[in-house]
Amino acid sequence: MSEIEDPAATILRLLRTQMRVVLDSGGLASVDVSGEYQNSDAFKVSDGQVTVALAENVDAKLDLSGKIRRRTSTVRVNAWATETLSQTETATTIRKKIADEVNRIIRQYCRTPNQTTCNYVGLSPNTQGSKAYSGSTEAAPTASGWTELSVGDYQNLWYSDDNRCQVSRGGSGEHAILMFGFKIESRRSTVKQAVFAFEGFGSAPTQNGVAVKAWNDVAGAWQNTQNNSASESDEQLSLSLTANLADCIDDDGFLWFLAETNGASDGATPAVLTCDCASCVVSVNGVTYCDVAGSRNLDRVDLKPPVYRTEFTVKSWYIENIGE
Ligand SMILES: [Ca+2]
Ligand SMILES: [Ca+2]
Repeated sequence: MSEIEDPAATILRLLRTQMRVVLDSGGLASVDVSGEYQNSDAFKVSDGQVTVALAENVDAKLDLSGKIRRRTSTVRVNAWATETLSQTETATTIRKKIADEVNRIIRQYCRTPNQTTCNYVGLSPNTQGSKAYSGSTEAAPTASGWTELSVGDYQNLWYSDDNRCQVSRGGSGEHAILMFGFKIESRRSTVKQAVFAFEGFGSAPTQNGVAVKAWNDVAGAWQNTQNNSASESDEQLSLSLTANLADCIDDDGFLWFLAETNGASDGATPAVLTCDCASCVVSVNGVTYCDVAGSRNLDRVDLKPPVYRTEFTVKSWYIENIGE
């Protein structure tokens, strides 16, 4: 039986991956989202802070036998801001913007707090997180034959916007291949589903279309092949993993997928793979509903500088069927 993720960890990841606080200047504010208690160091390097902590769990049976149960967890989410020299807006404005954003995220993702979309938005070869490479043979992710994509090609993968990344291989028998590594932030034993999505197309003299595969790290093989025949315009191709999913997450927490041309180059005409966007939706075994139950301001204007804080009470739950 797989492990259930701590509700505070699920809510924390949701807030961290979705938080977009826009400053009056049009830029994005830096907001530190952590499980820690408020710390003054975070204020030195960011515009504001969000902390997430579990307050209480309540277990209730939903049927007379007690086999179907609902675990309701109360999570305290705090938005913090203080005046700093580098700020262009007042701390109360920043606090209000962060609090509005917490409300928006919890409402928008109330039915899917346990799902995280891993993609390439904002990433480049120098950043931590998900990675993308090109190659010409189905080598293991750790093999030396992969070349990391350029800054421009990472940007082409950011969005489904018809700006596309292209790989071409002209050697006889070579396929054009892209390899995608998504960094999973949850514990391996809590992950229950991963759905990879590739948007693009592929052509080759022998056969058109695209194939996608997932790396099984335990078996040491590319598996679960899905393919289509898209050769000239974008088509979405997806691959869903549930069974043995933990075997596909390597020791560094990466899930690896590849997309390749169905056919190979004949030495005269190249195999060409074109990709507009690639992403992976990861679901964990954890809370499947969340809602803001209330909030209050807990400002400390007696401190110098004052610390402005809004505390949210977030209710979340998980429904469990404990058997026959
Ligand atoms: Ca497109
Ligand atoms: Ca694109």
